Amino acid sequence: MLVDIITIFPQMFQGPFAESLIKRAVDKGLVRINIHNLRDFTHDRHRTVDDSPYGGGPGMVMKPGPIFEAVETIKGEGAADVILLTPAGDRFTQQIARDLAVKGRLTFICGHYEGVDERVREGLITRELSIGDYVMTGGELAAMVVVDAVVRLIPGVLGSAESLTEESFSSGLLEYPQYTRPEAFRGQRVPEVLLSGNHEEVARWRRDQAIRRTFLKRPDLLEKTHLTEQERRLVAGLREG
Ligand code: JFE
Repeated sequence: MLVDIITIFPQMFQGPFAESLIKRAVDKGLVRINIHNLRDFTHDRHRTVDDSPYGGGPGMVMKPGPIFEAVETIKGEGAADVILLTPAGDRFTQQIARDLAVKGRLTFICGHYEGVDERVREGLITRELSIGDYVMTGGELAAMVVVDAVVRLIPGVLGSAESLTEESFSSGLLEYPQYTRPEAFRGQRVPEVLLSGNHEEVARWRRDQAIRRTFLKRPDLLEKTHLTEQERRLVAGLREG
């Protein structure tokens, strides 16, 4: 996969993308991430990327010229989905991450100030994404979140154990409680069933815990989850308290 990111703060990406799983994916050649400084696509002495809004009002708006030039220059190497990060976008979900993970090429535009000129939306953008209902100062952190969630789904990026965890997320339930050594920590013991060696009982306990947790924290997820008849009775019991 080829990822292009257009930003006025290219240095922001050095930290997260130079560490951890993303770096491993880049080093393995599974993804290439090119960070482009939007100011390199300006032609004036001050490298201007913003201007005041027509019609008046507070703040500044990203000019269309540099963004169009950046996308058109990058495009030389082939077509891509062009994604704008904005609080007004579709809510980014694991399903959208899966959809994006099969694309050969993604271009992200990171806005700033009060947003981008509407003609960028109309002429360049194929998809608008929001990572949640809160307002950040710009699109960079949102782009990092989306790239991180997408890159880990590219075949070969995750180890086989981690890939299984991804499949368990598709079950539509929250994770069951996890424990590791020691068996007793500050007076709190690991649940006996996990020490039993009975794999069937362990699996049943985990599924039960995942359902309870999901019921308590994210009951909305249970609506879309496939449950057995017995599991449905468990949920009905939880509802009655
Ligand atoms: C930009 C800004 C004024 C936004 C109401 C570009 N999920 C998510 N939260 N915040 C963003 C995305 C985001 C993305 C790009 C951005 C915020 N801002 C700030 C300023 C009004 C805004 O929208 C500028």
